[in-house]
Amino acid sequence: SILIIGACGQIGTELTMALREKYGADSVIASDIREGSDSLMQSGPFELLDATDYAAIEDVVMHYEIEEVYLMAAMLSATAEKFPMRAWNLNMNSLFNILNLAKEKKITKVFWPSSIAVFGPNTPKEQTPQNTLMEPSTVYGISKQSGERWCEYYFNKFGVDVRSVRYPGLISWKTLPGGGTTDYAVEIYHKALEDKKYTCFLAEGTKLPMMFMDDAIRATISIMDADSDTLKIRSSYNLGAMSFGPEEIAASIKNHIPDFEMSYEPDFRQAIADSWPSSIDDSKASEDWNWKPEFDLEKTTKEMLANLGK
Ligand code: VAH
Repeated sequence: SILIIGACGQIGTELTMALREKYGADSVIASDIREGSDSLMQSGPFELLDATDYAAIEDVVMHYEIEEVYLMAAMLSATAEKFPMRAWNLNMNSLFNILNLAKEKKITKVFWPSSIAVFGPNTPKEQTPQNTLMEPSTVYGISKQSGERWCEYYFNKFGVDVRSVRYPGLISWKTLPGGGTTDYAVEIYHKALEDKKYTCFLAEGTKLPMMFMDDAIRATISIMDADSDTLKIRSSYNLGAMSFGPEEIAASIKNHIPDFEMSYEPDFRQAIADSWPSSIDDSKASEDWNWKPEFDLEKTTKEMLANLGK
């Protein structure tokens, strides 16, 4: 069976649905620190689970005969700046718990998400390479960079089959994101439909690597399905789809809601966004496991407005 830790989060919710579709609901155990949406809770087995509690995770793994774990629980970039030590504790100890379960052969395969947040202010901003200077300036980015080092270490030292991608900002409609700097790209669609206006917390021209959730879920399943030998990178793969600033989403929305109005009031999250790349070179993911994105900004806007507008 498969265990998803952090199943109620922005990625976890959709990942759980996709994996239940693929493997059958009863083979996919969802877990989180709190209950999730009705559709998630009614779609298959659920366990309340603290990702930092090794013994509790071990109990669930033994009880359900779990073979694979997707560790989707983390404190994201904006919230992590407010609670650095809680973020470090959650983001790192949850990873150590899963890597150690794999080292003890209690599970056989791990997915762990990294992020473009591993890059810092002096990383090349355009077409950021897979291997480059990485001096993250956020707590979240430091935890993801450190997590990547540990994943590679456990693969090399103990043969742990852990796989990872550096997600860009993710846009989705099924679940609201929690505490990210790229959350503006989700909020804007909700506000466009509710109020026909949005005050953006990032400045015009803040170009960031972004991706529609359907692409992110497909990439996650694809790297987990890949033959182990083809994965040359065991820290985390760059993953890209599109890059744009808030003004480009606003223009794309105006094609559908002509009187939509956008205004800008940058807050503390601007400094976080400014430390990240503008676009990502994900050629290694394409070479090693045939990654190819399908959603551009126009398709994303259509999907978001159609589904939120129902
Ligand atoms: C965040 N959505 O904003 C996450 C992600 C690249 C952004 O890591 O913190």
